[in-house]
Amino acid sequence: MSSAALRGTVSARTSGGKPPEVPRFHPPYDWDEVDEVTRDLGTAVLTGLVGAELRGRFDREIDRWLERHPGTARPDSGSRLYDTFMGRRTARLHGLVAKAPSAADVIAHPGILGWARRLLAPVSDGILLSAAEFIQIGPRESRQFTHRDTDAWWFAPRGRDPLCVNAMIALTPFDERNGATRVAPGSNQWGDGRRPLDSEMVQPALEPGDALLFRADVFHGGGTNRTAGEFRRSVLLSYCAGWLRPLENSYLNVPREVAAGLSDDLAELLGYTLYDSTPRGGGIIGTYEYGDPRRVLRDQRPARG
Ligand SMILES: O=C(O)CCC(=O)C(=O)O
Ligand SMILES: [Fe+2]
Repeated sequence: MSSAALRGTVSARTSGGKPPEVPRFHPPYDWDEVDEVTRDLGTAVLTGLVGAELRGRFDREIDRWLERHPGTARPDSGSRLYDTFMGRRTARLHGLVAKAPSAADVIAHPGILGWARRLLAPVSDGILLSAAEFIQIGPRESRQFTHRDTDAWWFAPRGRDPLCVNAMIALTPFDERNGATRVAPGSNQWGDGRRPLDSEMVQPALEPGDALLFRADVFHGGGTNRTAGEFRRSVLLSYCAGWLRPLENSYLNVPREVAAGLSDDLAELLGYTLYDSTPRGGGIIGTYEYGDPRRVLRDQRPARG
């Protein structure tokens, strides 16, 4: 851990057992330090990461989609437990690039993507979008069950390097009244069986455009929205090792003709790529008819705007 983060950790521990603060980085970011802190402490805030123009475009496109599809952004998994986890007063959307064209620019944001690639590089030389999720926590929503996203891959080992990393981007202010994300810094390093006490969770305040970066094996969860009328709006980006099965099924959530109109980078993130370990003497996964799945997109006409 960097000396700055370590100092923060040590001083917080010696002043009454409080959890370490989540370090905040301001532009221009010191990426070496961001990488080290997010790998070791598991989390950091980057202020001013996503600009107002992109946020505005994305917000407008999502608003339009929600207006045209009333009542659809609610959990409907068939599992009561999972639907409660998703939140009954929370609007959620997957398949974002098919719903809001500017989601492509959010998902492929060079700062976020570069960070994800570097953090995942020790375990994988290719990465996938695990999920891109619009999450709007509505008034009077209760707090989400505290969890590790990596528990979806129940049998996967946890180690020094993450298998999946998240960037929670605020589209409205986040604070402890309206459901800001709660995180347990350092919990990526905890042994199995240890769960965070309330006193070990922190809830960093965010301004629109700020991002809370956290490893998917850090304990976290959406906070309680105690307000009567405030919506906490966000987009949560999640990237995983190229050989891991993503949370979101982008092959189904993003129609093929839309995928065909995306940049190569984005199509690869959505899974139109091979994961090739043959240079190491390994094998290949992700084949389409024994070949590169990008072939399937070449035959598609690009989607019209
Ligand atoms: O909305 C949030 O703050 C966190 C959401 C989350 O962790 C999840 O849905 O897995
Ligand atoms: Fe989560």
